[in-house]
Amino acid sequence: MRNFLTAVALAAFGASAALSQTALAQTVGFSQIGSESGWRAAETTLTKQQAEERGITLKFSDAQQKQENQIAAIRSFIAQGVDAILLAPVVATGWDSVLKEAKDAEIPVVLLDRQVDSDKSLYLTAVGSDLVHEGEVAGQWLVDHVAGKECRVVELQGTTGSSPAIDRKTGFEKAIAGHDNVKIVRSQTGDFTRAQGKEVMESFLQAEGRGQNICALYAHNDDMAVGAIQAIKEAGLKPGDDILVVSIDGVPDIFKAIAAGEANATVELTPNMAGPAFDALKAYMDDGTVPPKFIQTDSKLYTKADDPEGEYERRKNLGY
Ligand code: GZL
Repeated sequence: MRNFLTAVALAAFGASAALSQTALAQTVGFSQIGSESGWRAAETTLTKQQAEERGITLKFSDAQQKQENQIAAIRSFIAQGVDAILLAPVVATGWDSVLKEAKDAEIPVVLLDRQVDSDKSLYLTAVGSDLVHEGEVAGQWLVDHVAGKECRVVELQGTTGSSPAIDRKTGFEKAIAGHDNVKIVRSQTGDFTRAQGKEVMESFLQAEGRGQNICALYAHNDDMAVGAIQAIKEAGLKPGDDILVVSIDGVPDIFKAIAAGEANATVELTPNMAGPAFDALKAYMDDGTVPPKFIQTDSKLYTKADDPEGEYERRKNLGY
C-alpha cells in the first residue's frame, strides 16, 4: 500500500514510479541469529552503526539461534511493509517458503555471512566470505607448519547444518587430503560458542590420552578455540605448543592468545557485512542496479609474525 501511495504522489509531480524506490530504502528489517560469538556481536554492532550513519531505520530481531524465530521475524517485517530485509540464516535449509513470501511482497532480501540452499532468485544477493577457502587456508597452514610430521587433529565444528560448519570442514579436508601425516581423529560441534568449545575439548582431551595423542585443534571459529585453550591449560598442557591451535574469525581475544603463544593462526572474517549489503540495496533501490548474487569479503591468515598485539588493539573497540 505504501509503495502505491508513494508512486501516486510522485507520479502527481511528474516523477516516475521507479523513483518512488529512492525514498523507500528507509526501513530495513534485520533477522540476526543471536549473540553466540564475539564475531556475531561485532556484526550486530557494525550493522546498527552502518544503518544509523545512512539514515536507515533498522528493525532488529535476535533469534536466539532458532530458525523458527527468524522465520517469524521475517513474516513480521513483511507485515510491517519494510523496504528490505537482512537475514543471517542460522542454518542452510528451510527458507524457501518465507523467502518466497518476501519476494511476492516485493521486499528484497540480502543474506549476511551465511548461505542458504534456496533458489538464488529468492534473494537479491549474499554478502560473505568464501567459507570453503577459509577452511583450506586453515588446513594449509597446519600442513605447512607440521612439515610432514604425524599430526592427529581434533575438530570443533560450528553450528550443525550451518553453511560455515559444512564449508569450513570441506575446505580443511581438501587442504589435508594427500597429506597422510595429518588426520582428523575426532570431530564434534561446539555450536560456535566458547562454553561448548571448552566442554567438547575437555572430552577430546579425556579420550585422547589426556591430550598426549592430540597434535592440533582446528576450530571453525575463534570463540570455540578460546574456550578450548582454557581446557587445554586446565589439563596441564601448553596450547599453541603441545597442541597447535588454528581457527577462523580474527576476534580480538584470538590475537591476544596468539601474542601469548597460546594459539597459532586465525583466518580473518570481517564483521562488516552490512556495509556492502546496504550499498547493494541503495543501488538497487535508486536505479534498479541488480548486484551479483555473491559479494565476497576477504579471508586473510594471521600468525605470530603478523603483529598480533597490534591487531588486538585495532579490533578491541569494534564491538566484539
Ligand atoms: C561465518 C559466521 C560464523 C562465525 C562465527 O560466516 O556465520 O558465525 O565464524 C559465528 O563466529 O557464530
